[in-house]
Amino acid sequence: MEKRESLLEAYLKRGFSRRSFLKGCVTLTSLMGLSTDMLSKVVEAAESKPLPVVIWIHGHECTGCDESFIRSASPLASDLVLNNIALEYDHLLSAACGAPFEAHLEETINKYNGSYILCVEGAVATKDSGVHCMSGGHTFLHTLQKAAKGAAAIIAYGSCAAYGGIQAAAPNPTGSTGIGQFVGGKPVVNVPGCPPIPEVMTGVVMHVALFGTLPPLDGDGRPKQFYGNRIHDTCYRRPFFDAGMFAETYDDAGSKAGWCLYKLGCRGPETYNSCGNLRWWQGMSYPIQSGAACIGCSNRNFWDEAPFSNRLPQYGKLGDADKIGVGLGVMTAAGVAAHAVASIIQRNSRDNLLEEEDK
Ligand code: FSX
Ligand code: SF4
Ligand code: F3S
Repeated sequence: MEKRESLLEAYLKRGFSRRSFLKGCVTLTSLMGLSTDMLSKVVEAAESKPLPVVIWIHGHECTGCDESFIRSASPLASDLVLNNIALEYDHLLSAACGAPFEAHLEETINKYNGSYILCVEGAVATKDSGVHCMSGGHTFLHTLQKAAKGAAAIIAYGSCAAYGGIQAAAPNPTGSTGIGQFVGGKPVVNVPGCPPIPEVMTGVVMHVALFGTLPPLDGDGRPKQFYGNRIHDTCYRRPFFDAGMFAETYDDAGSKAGWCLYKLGCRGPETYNSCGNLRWWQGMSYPIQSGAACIGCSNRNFWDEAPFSNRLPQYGKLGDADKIGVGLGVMTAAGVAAHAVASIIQRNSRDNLLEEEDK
């Protein structure tokens, strides 16, 4: 096998200085959720490890995951794809197509057998032997199984690849499901979200590439550093939740004033993701910041089990809010009592404010 260049060599070859390389390593260290103590280890690995060969395949999806990915700002998606990894095959980002492109996939699988990272977007359509999702003359099911066999690690990018997502929503006419059971027992890192945050994917890819291990995962195969908190825990509207100040419709005064979206169906209290911390477009915004309730898009079966479009949480009484908090283990009994009193006071002021607005 030919010698492949390291990240440092790739930087130098493209005319960047060692200083830029070190800056890149600092960014990668923070992206991987590692403390600065690990910087020297990251630099060491980036100097010596060959760039990881990546095969990136797409199944049953809307392509929103890639739309999100190509907007990665730090590092730029173009930097990741062109400088940080050796992306050999990607259904969407490659300029090549047709028979030679498919032959290149075959060649890459054979040449780098056992050492490449397989990134997968989209669910697997299983009904009727998988014919509902075809690419390059094969079912996606076939391509996935084949590519998974020689992969060192597999990353399921997006809720569809991880859990089936929207493609698996009832009545699921294509028999779509997540990729986990079709990869021959290989370890899978789940990076759910519909779409996921691009920088999370970059962090996971680079962790596998530089350390040759998977990042620490939770019980659902998700990287802990990115899925350890609920949206609710980092939400800038949280003080309004705690104060019992809720928007009732998307155009009332509370909504305009940035109050909590819980009564509009926000799934932030039950959804684990980093949207509130990382956001999109260089930290510019995320659904809640743009005025939309979180629909829990990174949760398993979010479409069927939490249909945001037709089942808003019952929030008629103040007690319900507290029950939710208790159920999620975020409030102590004393806290609930204090919260209830504070909420009633705040709620009255909110109602007064809304009345004022309506006059
Ligand atoms: Fe699914 Fe992704 Fe949602 Fe779309 O690849 S997670 S439908 S944003 O495109 O798969
Ligand atoms: Fe934010 Fe939603 Fe929690 Fe309200 S319920 S604080 S909008 S995450
Ligand atoms: Fe999805 Fe909720 Fe984040 S809808 S993008 S998990 S804020």
